[in-house]
Amino acid sequence: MTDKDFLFRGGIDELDPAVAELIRHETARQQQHLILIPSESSVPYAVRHALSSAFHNIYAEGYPLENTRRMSESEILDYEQRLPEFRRNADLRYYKGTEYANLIEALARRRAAERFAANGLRADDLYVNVQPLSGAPANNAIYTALLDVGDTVMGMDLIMGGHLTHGSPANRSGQLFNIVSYSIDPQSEKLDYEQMMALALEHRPRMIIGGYSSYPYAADWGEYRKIADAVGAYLLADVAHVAGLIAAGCHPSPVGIADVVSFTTHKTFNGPRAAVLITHRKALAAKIDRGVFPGEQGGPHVNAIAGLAVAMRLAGTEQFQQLQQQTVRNAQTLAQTLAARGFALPHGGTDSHLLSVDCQSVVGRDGTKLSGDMAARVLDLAGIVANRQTIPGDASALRPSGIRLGTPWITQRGFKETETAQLGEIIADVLSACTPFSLMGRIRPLPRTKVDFDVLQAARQRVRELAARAGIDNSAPADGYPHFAYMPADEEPRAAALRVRGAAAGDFLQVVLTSDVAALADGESQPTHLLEKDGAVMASGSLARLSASEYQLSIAGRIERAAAWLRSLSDGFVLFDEQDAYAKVPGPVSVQAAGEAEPLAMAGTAGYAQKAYCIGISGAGYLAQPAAPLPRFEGAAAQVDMLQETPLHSLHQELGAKMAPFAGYDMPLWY
Ligand code: DSN
Repeated sequence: MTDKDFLFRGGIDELDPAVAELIRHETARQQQHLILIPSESSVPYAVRHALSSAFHNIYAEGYPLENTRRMSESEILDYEQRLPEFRRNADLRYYKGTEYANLIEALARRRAAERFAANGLRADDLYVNVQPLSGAPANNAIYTALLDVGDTVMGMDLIMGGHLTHGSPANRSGQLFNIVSYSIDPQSEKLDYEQMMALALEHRPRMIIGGYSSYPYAADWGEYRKIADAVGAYLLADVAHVAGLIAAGCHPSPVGIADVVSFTTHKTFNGPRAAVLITHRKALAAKIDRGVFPGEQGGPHVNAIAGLAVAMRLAGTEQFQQLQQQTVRNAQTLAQTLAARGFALPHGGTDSHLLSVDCQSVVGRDGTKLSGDMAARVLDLAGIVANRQTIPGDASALRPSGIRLGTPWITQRGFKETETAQLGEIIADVLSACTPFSLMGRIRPLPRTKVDFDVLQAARQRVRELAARAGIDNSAPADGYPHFAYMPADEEPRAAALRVRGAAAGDFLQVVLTSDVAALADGESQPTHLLEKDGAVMASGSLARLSASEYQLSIAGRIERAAAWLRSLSDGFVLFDEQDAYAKVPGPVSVQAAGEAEPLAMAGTAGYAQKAYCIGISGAGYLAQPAAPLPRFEGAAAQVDMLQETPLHSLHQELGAKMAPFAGYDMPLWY
């Protein structure tokens, strides 16, 4: 049959090398970077195996039989009993072919009930739904099940640490319901249950949502319950972030206290991208099931349910418990390290897997404070992955002043306090080496930053070393990561060629090199130098123009440093002029190694053009070069075609500038 069927046999390398390559790159990124996104984790291979299993192929709208909720795992897996039962009684599905889907879903529900039974309740007392596709659909399904449009709902303010689906105006929850947001105590920056009670008594919400995505402390579920009871509200506990901590007994459980508990399974829980709903209230169970299907979604992702069953089993192990305990210790270590380096920690610290860091203590010469966005972008360049985060005091979710750091992933990879403290020092070094500044935007100043090149490169190297020592999962090992090159700490001078490509390559090199790049025609070359920002020579050689968008630098010197410098200049974040953080190099360009090169003998002023600006021009190194004697001054008007053009020249013309010759350039006089 293999020559007649249409099953697309063959591996992904053969059938789709492009996607196979992307997967290899992403795998390598995850191995070589240190990921501190608190809502991410490295999902065990066994879970991923289940995710890509045959369960992926089927529809199973509906639910397993209700009686399986009270069955033990071995009863659920008793095929001799369950399959005849299925054939005789069928199930609550709209599709056939679901006999094993029933068992995997019943197994996942049962394991979830066993893992999360708490506060005096047993697995048999819980009603679990494992079908929500992720956290937002899970929460929306609860709203569908228990609320009417227009009801009042009280959730934590997004800016203070709440979640989009807890009533943000940008989310359906904020549009369908009358949202009352609770905040934190402005002094302690901790949850203020008295304020919450007062707010609840004033607004009498039908539902109160506890739980959050960037507040770093455990909730007091007893306090939440008291407030909900005082106004007869449902209590929803959204513990997506801390589900792993709860399952391991490191955080208090809301199960049996909140009316409904919702959580995703891919954060601290290390499971599939999916979600779980649990209630102990029989009267709510059927409503919640209907809220999920058909209220919110169609067919469940049975493969995700299979992955969830595996994750629920792993969560019952001693290894999982140790992981969660170490995750909290690592977060506390990170918090202590950063606090010791002078960074303010919103809310004061952490007792969970995450913390926020206020970036505003890093201040530029113009008074601009480091923004969360800039901090996250610079850290990413160093190989440390975090997300920008609003912190108390921020006015808008669009302009966060902090970053959020979480330790699930690094702890999975084996980080203990020692490695975590080293990582904290690297983060502090990188953020402290930033020079923030503001550009004028149309509405408000736009915060930007530059960072010291050597600090950034050293950080990349240190991250690489830490990541290389850390564990990786047992999926296909990543070979190479060509898009994230490192500069070795020591390198011997040598000669090599670098290819610089991109629409802005000529303008980029004109700013970056000492020679007059604009004078080159296709096929021509010229001597040139690449300078450090203080004017010292990094590498020297020749530049050939291959086309308007492709140049080859054949240089001798510190080649890896030169490549890293050029790439960093293209990225736009390194400080290349000590006096002027605003200075900008055109770009982006790509910089690739292009093989060997013959070193060019350089003498005297060779390679140094008389130009308005290049990196290092004001440094001692550049000025030490004897300038070629200037031609005798003749007072003739410049010919327009002799003039050089800056990278903004065409824009000035487009905008209708009156142009005039100045210092050898055609420059705008006025608009
Ligand atoms: N986006 C998740 C987080 O990062 O916290 C919450 O859904």
